[in-house]
Amino acid sequence: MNTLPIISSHFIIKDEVSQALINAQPVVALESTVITHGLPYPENLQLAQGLENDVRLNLAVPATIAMIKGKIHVGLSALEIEELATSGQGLRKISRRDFGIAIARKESGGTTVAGTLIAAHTSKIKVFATGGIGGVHRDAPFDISADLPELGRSPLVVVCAGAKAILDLPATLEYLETMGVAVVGYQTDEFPAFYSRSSGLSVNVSANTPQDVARIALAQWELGIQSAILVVAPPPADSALPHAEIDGIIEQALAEAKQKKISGYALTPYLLARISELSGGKSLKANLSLLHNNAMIAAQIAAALTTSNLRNRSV
Ligand code: PSU
Ligand code: MN
Repeated sequence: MNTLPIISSHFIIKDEVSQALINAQPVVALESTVITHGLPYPENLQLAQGLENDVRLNLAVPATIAMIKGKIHVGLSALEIEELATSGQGLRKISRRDFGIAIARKESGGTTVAGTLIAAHTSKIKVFATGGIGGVHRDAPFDISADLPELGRSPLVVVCAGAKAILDLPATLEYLETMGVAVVGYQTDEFPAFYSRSSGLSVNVSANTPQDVARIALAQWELGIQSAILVVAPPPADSALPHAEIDGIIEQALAEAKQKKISGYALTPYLLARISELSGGKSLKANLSLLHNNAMIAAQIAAALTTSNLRNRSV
């Protein structure tokens, strides 16, 4: 059996994932903060298993990334996923700043978009699916997600449903532009607002097929440009929530967070949980549905990126 060169003693790459990478087969990275902090149990467990299944059904290998007892795992066993899903929010939420700490202390935790990008890039994975990226938060206190600068230095295709309307979306798009991140609307010309299909904000370009996205990514990588291609897919219509329905709820959750002085890394998980409560679970349904949609699109893009599928490409 071939093996990948050992990246570092801090990584454990699941055999199935390293074999797929060696054989240039499609691989999709999946984040784990959505499991540890983003969704309640048992939805988080069903979701994590379901996303892996979506990726497999679309003929790619899933690599859920997480920190377990001080090791960066790329690809998890069923038992490891279950442990993360049942350990609750006591675990660390791992972004760029947290790797050294978690490794030295032998901690476990969910990797954010930023954390997952670092591990996926180091492992040479090219495609990553998530729900929504972090962004520039509204108002004071000053808060910009570490996801944004990380997208600026990670040459991966990242599939998401935009960024949540809990954030300042115009400012988030400006920050992505500063970081050199191309925003590609997947079968849309609008930047989706996570729960809602539209935001009134435009994307840089719209792509209609996985091949179209793959051509853009390959051209960018051939130039050695190190920033991500952010593919934004609207949430599926049957569970998406119109702006008018979710805006008031978001305002209320934001006001409560301010009143309770919740800020920093705790803010995003607090807002997600509160919005789910206030919407009577409708936001949770939309969240789950868009996560599945993104995983499937990501697998199709990963397949389109493999050389055999692009042998006849015209970049
Ligand atoms: N957006 C979601 N669900 C999530 C997150 C974002 O719709 O669970 C998580 C992601 O892991 C993202 C992180 O990377 O929150 C951003 O946290 P912060 O805003 O603290 O950077
Ligand atoms: Mn933050």
